[in-house]
Amino acid sequence: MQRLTLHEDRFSGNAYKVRLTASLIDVKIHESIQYEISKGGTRTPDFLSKINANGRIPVLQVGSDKYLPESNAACYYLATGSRLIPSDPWKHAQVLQWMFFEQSFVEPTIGTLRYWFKRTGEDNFSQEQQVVSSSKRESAETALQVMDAHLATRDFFVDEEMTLADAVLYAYVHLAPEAGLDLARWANVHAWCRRISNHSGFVSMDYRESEET
Ligand SMILES: N[C@@H](CCC(=O)N[C@@H](CS)C(=O)NCC(=O)O)C(=O)O
Repeated sequence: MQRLTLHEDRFSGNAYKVRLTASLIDVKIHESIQYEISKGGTRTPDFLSKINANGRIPVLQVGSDKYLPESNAACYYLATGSRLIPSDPWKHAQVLQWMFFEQSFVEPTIGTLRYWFKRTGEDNFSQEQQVVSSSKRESAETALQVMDAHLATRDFFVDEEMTLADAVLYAYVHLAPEAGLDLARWANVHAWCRRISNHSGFVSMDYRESEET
């Protein structure tokens, strides 16, 4: 594999997804370039023209001139050919199903709520954030309920073993407490989180409160 550079912010669950995927399959990310998203670090003319016109991290840089935005695309690129993506077409499609679910119902709810809770603080929410946060909270709870019901009869989302679906879902689901959601309410999801964190190759999300701005 060519040299891999991850353009990221350690606070980002989307960036963690990429690092978790790489770690699970023992792929080395050679370099990490950090941006402070809360300070507009991904909105500079240089970043927009060269790294991602959409102004967001993570971006996986492959070699010197190939840039891949969208966390799940980066995870998919890294995991292609590995045990994280089943060869059976039906299971493969189910992995994609949960990856799309993650982008539609998990990241925009738990991810955004967490960002607001941690970076803005509930006491400082604008009127709009107060309104939108309650609907995001409801949607997050529905998503957690869907996942909890699915996990009632299985250890992992698709296969008997961990797949890429589990890795991408774990990133924001395990951060639900930082979005004001107590995972103890969803016992199967809670147990699944523990299972993932004990899996070989697991790496934890390495950011400390003191690193936050
Ligand atoms: N769907 C994208 C979402 C990327 C995204 O929203 N990234 C956030 C950090 S988690 C970001 O870069 N925000 C900076 C900004 O909007 O200026 C993905 O999965 O990578």
